Amino acid sequence: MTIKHDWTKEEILEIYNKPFMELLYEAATVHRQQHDPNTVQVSTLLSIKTGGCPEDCGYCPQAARYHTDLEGNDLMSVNQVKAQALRAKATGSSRVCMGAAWRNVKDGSEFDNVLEMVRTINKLDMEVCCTLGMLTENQAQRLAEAGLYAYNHNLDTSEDYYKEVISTRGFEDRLQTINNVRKTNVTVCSGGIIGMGESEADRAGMLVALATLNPQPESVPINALVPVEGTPMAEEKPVPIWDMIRMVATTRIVMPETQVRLSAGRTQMSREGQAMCFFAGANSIFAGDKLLTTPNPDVNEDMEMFKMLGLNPQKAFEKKSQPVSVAADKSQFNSQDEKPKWSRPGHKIERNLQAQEKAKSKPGF
Ligand code: SAM
Ligand code: DTB
Ligand code: SF4
Repeated sequence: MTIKHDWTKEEILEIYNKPFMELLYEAATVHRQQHDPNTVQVSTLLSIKTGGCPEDCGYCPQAARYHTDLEGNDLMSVNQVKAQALRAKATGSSRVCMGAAWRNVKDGSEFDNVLEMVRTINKLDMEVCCTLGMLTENQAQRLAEAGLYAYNHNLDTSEDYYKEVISTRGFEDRLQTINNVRKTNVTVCSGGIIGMGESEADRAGMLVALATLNPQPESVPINALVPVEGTPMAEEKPVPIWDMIRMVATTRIVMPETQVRLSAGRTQMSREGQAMCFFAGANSIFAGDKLLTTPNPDVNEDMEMFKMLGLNPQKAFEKKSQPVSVAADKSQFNSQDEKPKWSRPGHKIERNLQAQEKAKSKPGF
């Protein structure tokens, strides 16, 4: 399909603010054309180096300057990582994302160990992702050679709001790291957080920055802020579930082929709320009772939710080995063309849509 890369903030805001049912319907339609709506990837986060970070990201419990209850840890060993990855695989995860509380990657023995962790997880036939802070092009290349599948580096928010959240590195630095990753065959994972006091225009601004990248990121995590005591954002109000659904739906519409990840903040969401996020196009969750440092639903509860919704965990590398058009819900299509059945001439829904269009063109509609 042709991907639109010239999105404007106004266009995205208009989508975000559509009547709720229309937004959901549109997002679900795009989702079905590009993805299997009954498959959701289960990923596991591993905090391989926790706390003591020199940065000042206002949301983050791992920043050394904030006084949180967090217990820090030095870099884990390769064996510890392997054991945890095997456990994650056994509970249905097809992707492991290793996070380090670093400002940037430094060449040396710790980076060599991370490269060995990447090789080890790769051999387990799982997608391996890292989020280690800023990267040079050479470091991105070394990660690629070790078999890294994805690199996560979030824009977090709009360029305008960014300075209210972080002062120790700029929005441009983030784009530079994403660009360095893009020069390799590692896929790009970049998204952000809602609920940090930003406006809807900032949410749209963040999506503009992501959707106008060419190519668009293969993966976009949408996090709801997990407010942590001791951080400057401890008192932020919980994100209404409606905002999360709208954000997921808008992300799906503007980045149709991307894996949209319903990320942090799920402990505050009902199953019904999460189901609407899946309907609106989210096709990944992080499983396990801890994200990097904050709580997350228990994996058994998530599997119960999957069972109730008839969702299947996605296999590793499924997106890579299958063209997106093949992953579409076959029951929506006939064998001759790729259009959903309902959009073919004469179908009841198509007739209704045409009638609506006609009515709209009449004065006074
Ligand atoms: N240090 C690296 C970096 O900043 O890129 C990697 C780890 S960092 C914790 C990864 C991402 O987690 C951040 O970019 C942010 O989007 C998300 N995050 C951190 N704390 C969060 C919180 N309290 N609530 C929601 N998301 C959070
Ligand atoms: C992302 O966007 N969210 C994940 C993953 N990428 C690395 C991290 C969420 C962290 C939430 C706060 C914590 O647990 O420390
Ligand atoms: Fe450090 Fe990353 Fe947390 Fe920012 S988000 S303080 S860079 S660990």
